[in-house]
Amino acid sequence: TAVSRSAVVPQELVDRYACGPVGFSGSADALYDRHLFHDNVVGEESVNARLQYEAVARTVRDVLSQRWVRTEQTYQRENAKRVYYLSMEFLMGRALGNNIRNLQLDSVAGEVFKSKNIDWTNILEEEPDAGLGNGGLGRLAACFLDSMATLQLPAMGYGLRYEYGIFKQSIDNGWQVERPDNWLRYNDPWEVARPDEAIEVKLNCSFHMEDGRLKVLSNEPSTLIAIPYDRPIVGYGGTTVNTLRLWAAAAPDYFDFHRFSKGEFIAALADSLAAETITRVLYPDDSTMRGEALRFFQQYLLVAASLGDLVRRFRAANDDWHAFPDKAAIQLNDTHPTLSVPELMRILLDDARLGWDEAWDITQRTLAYTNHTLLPEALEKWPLEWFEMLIPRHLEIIYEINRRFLDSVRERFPGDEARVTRMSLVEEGSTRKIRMANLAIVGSHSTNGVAAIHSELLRTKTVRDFHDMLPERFNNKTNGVTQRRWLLLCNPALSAVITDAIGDRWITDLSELRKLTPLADDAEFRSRVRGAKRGAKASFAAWLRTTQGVVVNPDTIFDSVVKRIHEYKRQLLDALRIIVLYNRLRENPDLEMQPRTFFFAGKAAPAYALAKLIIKLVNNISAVIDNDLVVRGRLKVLFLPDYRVSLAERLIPATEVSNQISTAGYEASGTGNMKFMMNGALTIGTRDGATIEMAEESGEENFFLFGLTADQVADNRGWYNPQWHYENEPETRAALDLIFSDHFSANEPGIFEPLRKTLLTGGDFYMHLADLTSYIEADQRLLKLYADPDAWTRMAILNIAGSGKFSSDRTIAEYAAEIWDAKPCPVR
Ligand code: T68
Repeated sequence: TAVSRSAVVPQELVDRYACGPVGFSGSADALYDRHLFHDNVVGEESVNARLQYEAVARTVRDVLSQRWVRTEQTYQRENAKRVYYLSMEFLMGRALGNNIRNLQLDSVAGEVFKSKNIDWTNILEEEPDAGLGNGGLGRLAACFLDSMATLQLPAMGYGLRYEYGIFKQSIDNGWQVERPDNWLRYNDPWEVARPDEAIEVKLNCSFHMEDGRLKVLSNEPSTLIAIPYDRPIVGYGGTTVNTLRLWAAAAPDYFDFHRFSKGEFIAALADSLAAETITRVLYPDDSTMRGEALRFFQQYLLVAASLGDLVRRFRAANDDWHAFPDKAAIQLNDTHPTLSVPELMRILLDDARLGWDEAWDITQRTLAYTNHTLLPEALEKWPLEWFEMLIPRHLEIIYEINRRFLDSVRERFPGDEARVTRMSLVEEGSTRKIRMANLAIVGSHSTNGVAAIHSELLRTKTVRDFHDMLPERFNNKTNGVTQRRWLLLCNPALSAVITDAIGDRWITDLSELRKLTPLADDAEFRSRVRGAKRGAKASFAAWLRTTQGVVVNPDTIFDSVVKRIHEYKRQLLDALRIIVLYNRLRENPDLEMQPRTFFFAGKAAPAYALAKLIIKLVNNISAVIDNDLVVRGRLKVLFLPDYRVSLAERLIPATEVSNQISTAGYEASGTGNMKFMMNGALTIGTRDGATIEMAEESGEENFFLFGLTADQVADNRGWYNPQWHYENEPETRAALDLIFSDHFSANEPGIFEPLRKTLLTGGDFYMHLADLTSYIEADQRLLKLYADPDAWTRMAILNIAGSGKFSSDRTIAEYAAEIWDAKPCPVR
């Protein structure tokens, strides 16, 4: 079976480590040496930080491998109901520090580092971020894995092993430049390849690559091989070690032989190249659906391989197919893995030979779907033609699902053909398409949004027809983040202050943070919290100086907006705020204003020209302010290149002001907002996504909320006129005039002209100008509070105390109880 084979650790080591870290520091030394010198066959003189990192990581993996094996053995023995989290993205970041912490090996590791003279911080820097995701959706999946392992749930993540993760961003003359992220260039010490658990994936066509595009060659059926690579997911405490299984596409070997024998040597290789291309690269677009056939292939590969694997696991332990929903819960992370609906039906109909009704019942009871966006341009629709070419049997099944479903719609709403057209799984038009969200809702027992307001809008607007008909399927699961990475690991100083005050139970029960509430009035505690923040600011400043040669002053207010660059997230609104402040200082150099540093970070989708222009604007504002003798030292703007998990881990603890300023009704939830909150930043933001619930938890009086509500945004749509604000608000007008006068683009006249359309003549769809004035007002309130350090820190503590709800442990407990019916399965 899967498990016994992977255990290559000698019994002697197993015995030593299986019971925990106690008493093995001497042998950890030896293990480390063995990995360092023998794995890479090098001598003392060739040792460098990268090799040290690999050796440390492998040593840690030795320690966890037995627990990893034991975890799977336990699940098998108990025949536990499994949770499968299917996601095209897992934005894992670095593993070493996290694994050591969750295994509670800190002190052992510390001894080894000391005896081996290893510079710990240097070693950590050698690990590339596993950047297999775009943003919130991928990071949420990573936090969920951590929480599921910590809650001892028999859970597994399924994704793709992209050779290239999210691109690396650098800035050249203010513009975003993308470079490939070849994160697997060196051996990855965490992954375990399991080629003998490969899954065959059948396609109804053969294909090749042409100019980076996938081209279908013929309707001759072909086969792909999906090879699993497993990564350990260590739960806090280290007894449960779950698995993230990532699939790599390959060509089957026998194809090669066949063509070799015909002398088609090169052609045989070309085939395998085409096959491997499928999992070569992560699509770097987080919000618009671009109809790329390769992406469709990726989705099918993920679904076919993962279902093939989990059905095989089920069959190994169960004879009766009807038990399937009691043994497996499959969560679809957005519509990306929605082909699971027809694929599971196909397995149950064609392989298990069940009747339609039975198969349909099992499918629905097993699958559940999470929606992450209300943006219409992001809703997935795939050309029907591609189904016909690649997976015609699945299309046939979808047609039958649709036929039966539309019959039930007609029965429920007789004569309402408009409704039938809206709800159909098939969109008619010049190119007919399958609506993946409709398919996911119809084929599952649960559809959830990721924050209360988002779930409400989903029900009442986006898929209202479905809610009318199937209200019991809809529910909310407000997002959360893991406090192990986003507080304990990334902010040791604040963590220590908290633990000193209330003990360490918050590490696995974040609601414990409520106990900090009374301490907001304790001067001593406030000074400790302030000290932790000051320390985090100083270390971030030091890091910026040594790694990028950038100097920031830790005595200024650290104000951040970090997330993907998108019009709806309104980084432009933040830029306008800064220009208004800049204008005030230019007009009145004696104006009292606390010095501030504004951090921006985030990637723009490579094809999203306006998002790239926003990055350019921020960089140009930054340069102009740096060169302005009046303002320099009082305002500083910094665009931090290459935003990623490991950068967030440094910036978030150092931030005092968190900007969450999306147009109300557009940010499904947000999760960065929660990380800032638990690290003691105050939020200035709109009533959108989970920010609304955050303010509820701490009290609105401890938040700086501003701007139109989602209802007002919707109500104003018809008559909103940005021009009015331009004409009637002098500061708004001055800020825009400054941009369009080329003040920030003296050497590149006119480059910001497209913003005129975005903000003025094109109607300002995301209503920047409607909210600018109230943003500035909220900002002024915030500055006033900052001038009183005690009042500020008091509020920061009340925010930390109110952040307990936003642990992914709470979110996962809700999924487990209300969607999956999954129970912990502890590993002894
Ligand atoms: C985000 N969505 C939401 N999408 O924007 C955010 N999309 O509000 C929410 O907190 C988060 O999901 C978690 O629920 C995304 O991050 C993507 O990254 C994405 C990627 C590919 C295709 C579509």
